[in-house]
Amino acid sequence: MGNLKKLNSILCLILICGNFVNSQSFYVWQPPIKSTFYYQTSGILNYGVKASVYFIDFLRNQSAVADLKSSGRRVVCNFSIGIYERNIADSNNIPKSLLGNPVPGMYQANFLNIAGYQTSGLGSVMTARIDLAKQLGCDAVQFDNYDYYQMNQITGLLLNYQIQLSYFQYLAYYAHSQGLAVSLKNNQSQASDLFNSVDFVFSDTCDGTASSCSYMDQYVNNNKAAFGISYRENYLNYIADQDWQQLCVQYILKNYSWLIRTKSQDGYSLRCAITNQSNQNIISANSHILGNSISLILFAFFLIFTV
Ligand SMILES: *[C@@H]1O[C@H](CO)[C@@H](O)[C@H](O)[C@H]1NC(C)=O
Ligand SMILES: *[C@@H]1O[C@H](CO)[C@@H](O)[C@H](O)[C@H]1NC(C)=O
Ligand SMILES: *[C@@H]1O[C@H](CO)[C@@H](O)[C@H](O)[C@H]1NC(C)=O
Ligand SMILES: *[C@@H]1O[C@H](CO)[C@@H](O)[C@H](O)[C@H]1NC(C)=O
Ligand SMILES: CC(=O)N[C@H]1CO[C@H](CO)[C@@H](O)[C@@H]1O
Repeated sequence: MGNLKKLNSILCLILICGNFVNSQSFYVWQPPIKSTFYYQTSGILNYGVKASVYFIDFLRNQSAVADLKSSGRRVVCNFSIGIYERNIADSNNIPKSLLGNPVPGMYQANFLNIAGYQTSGLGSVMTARIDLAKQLGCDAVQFDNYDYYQMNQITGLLLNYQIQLSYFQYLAYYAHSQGLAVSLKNNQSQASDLFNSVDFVFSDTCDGTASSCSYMDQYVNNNKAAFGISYRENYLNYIADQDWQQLCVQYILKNYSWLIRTKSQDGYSLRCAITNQSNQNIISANSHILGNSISLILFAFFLIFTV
């Protein structure tokens, strides 16, 4: 496998390819560290953001995958593996006997009993979602809404660390076998055990300072990209605040790809980017979106209006 990896790296240098032989020996796409990305959780998807990687809710907008691919983007197809959502087309395939308590704050959603996924039918619903992701042209899958093993009183289920780990590993292996990369969303407590099962990481919960996301360093140091979002309640006040600049600098120095965004207005984002000739593409790519950038000595931060 070492030789295959070497050959692949050489081919990559020649062809500027994006695919690698990953930790599980499958040939999948791997986003380069510091890739630009975009992520939207509600409303009509904004196609206009100059970002090389899009994370999308692919089951709710399947046509978006081909559209994004046709404009040269890589697409990470995100979906839930640990909750039942009534408004998803295939949710009738999930046996009702697997439903736990309603998910607080979510409409018509219940926690799912992931224990016994191989015999309960749940595993095959999720592998079918992975098959669909492959068929639509997704480059990677991102499993969401599953990290509940420490919340049995809320879920009404009897889950534990090992059940959750094994479920994730099973689906990650399946996705890899289908040529799809796998993203680890949040779930810091299993990030180390899942290192060989995933190709990059994403977080919207390790907020505050870059050091609170330090579990990502193991990934970045091994050329597995780290993506993240920090939320700030009051965006406009926040711009005036020097804190966001310091935060961006920290993420940049760690080679994380980072956005700062308001919680209340999904889509208003600020991308942490370096003003440097090697990053000109990021600068010109973003400037058309708002054309309002603040240059610092070393860094510039760009506002992207995305609503
Ligand atoms: C779904 O994707 C289409 C293009 O494929 C896009 O025009 C539309 O805005 C998207 N819908 C939503 C709700 O994001
Ligand atoms: C991922 O999927 C979950 C469940 O559908 C959703 O709540 C979340 O907003 C999605 N994230 C993205 C980036 O689409
Ligand atoms: C960030 O990436 C550059 C190469 O692009 C590397 O030289 C540097 O050591 C990395 N920094 C960290 C903290 O990993
Ligand atoms: C710009 O990038 C180059 C190579 O990545 C680096 O050597 C240089 O120090 C950077 N300059 C500034 C001003 O950040
Ligand atoms: C241990 C840990 O950090 N768990 C986080 C995993 O991700 C969920 C969201 O999906 C967070 O709520 C947890 O805090």
